[in-house]
Amino acid sequence: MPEVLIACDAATLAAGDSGYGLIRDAALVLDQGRIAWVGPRADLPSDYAAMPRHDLGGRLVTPALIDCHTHLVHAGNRATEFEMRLQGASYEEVARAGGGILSTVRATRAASPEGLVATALPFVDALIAEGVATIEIKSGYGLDRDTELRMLRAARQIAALRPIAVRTSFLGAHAIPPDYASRADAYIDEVCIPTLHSAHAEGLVDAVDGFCEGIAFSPDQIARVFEAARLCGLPVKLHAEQLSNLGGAALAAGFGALSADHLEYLDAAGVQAMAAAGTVAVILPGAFYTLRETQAPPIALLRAHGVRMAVASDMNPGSSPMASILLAMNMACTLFRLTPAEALAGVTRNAARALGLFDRGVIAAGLRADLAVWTCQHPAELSYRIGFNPLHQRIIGGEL
Ligand code: DI6
Ligand code: FE
Repeated sequence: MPEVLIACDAATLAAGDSGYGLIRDAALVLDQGRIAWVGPRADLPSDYAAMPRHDLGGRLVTPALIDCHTHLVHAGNRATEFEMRLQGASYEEVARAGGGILSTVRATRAASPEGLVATALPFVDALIAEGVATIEIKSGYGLDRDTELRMLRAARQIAALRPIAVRTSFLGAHAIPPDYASRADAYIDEVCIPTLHSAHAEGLVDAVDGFCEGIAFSPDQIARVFEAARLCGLPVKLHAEQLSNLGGAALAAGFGALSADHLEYLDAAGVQAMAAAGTVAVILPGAFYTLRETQAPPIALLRAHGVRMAVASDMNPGSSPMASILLAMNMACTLFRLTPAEALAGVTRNAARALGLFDRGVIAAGLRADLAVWTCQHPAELSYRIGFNPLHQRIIGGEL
């Protein structure tokens, strides 16, 4: 039977709406895991008047949050590298010295399947506690066939162990493994693309990602991975313009990418290409903050060109050891001057698009009844406080 929720306000984040889409004194009708109706309580259709009611006690309802960019399946940690960077070493210097991503690769290759899941669950739980109901998880710390598959299976298993939806991205082109040092092209042909095919055959891949950077892969190499993705019928996304500008965002847009992520060094041509392709800009302030980056992504230009912006944690053991989507929202506002309304759209409506999902991220009739209920007066509070979690409850698939 449909159930009626009475909220103080509902931030619907309705499509095409640049603000919160706030409905004061709202009612929501949930039916069979979907939103059946939303609007002012006074307008509740009479058919629903006799349905069971659940009063949310003057609280705010938003779509459940979506963390659309994480590397939360991995082993080990890089606290020592954190110390090195505080002594003055740069992220690139640490990487070139065999640390960085490759140190996590060593730990991840040595981890058991159960170990990978067990290490990831506390990070997943931290996100769930902040109202997250959908997460993306990347591979990319295996860089060999078996470990990449193990990471993706661990990601799928998380969805079976926790009330959370998981979208996987194959990130075989994340770093050049030591056994292929100076042979990046051979790595792409001999390991990355064959592993993509194996993972896809096992149903483990929802999208294909890459790291286009001087310390990782060139645009030509990424293009080869993207061609393989296209032949598999898989959408692509890209870590682009994080540390320098190699034109990765425009390359990704040319492949109709769901998203281009990081983007600190994005230029006007890249912004235009993304706008034309409808590629979402995923803003990752946790990495900007952790690396003490000083060049911010061109937010005003993205906004001016109508490029949708998502915000994510980039939760990973090196450049963004941050398992908090609320902190990512706060940082996006304070460091990059997103408005709190943009930050909320960035972890709901636009995050869904960055994952190619159109059934969530907005409160509207027909969409999944994945909601977050907050002890807040106004949605700006979600971005405003630091280190405080006002979540009251999550509602997943209409389950209170
Ligand atoms: N950029 C990032 O921020 C993460 N991967 C990437 O390509 C960092 C991954 C790490 O440092 O372990
Ligand atoms: Fe990342």
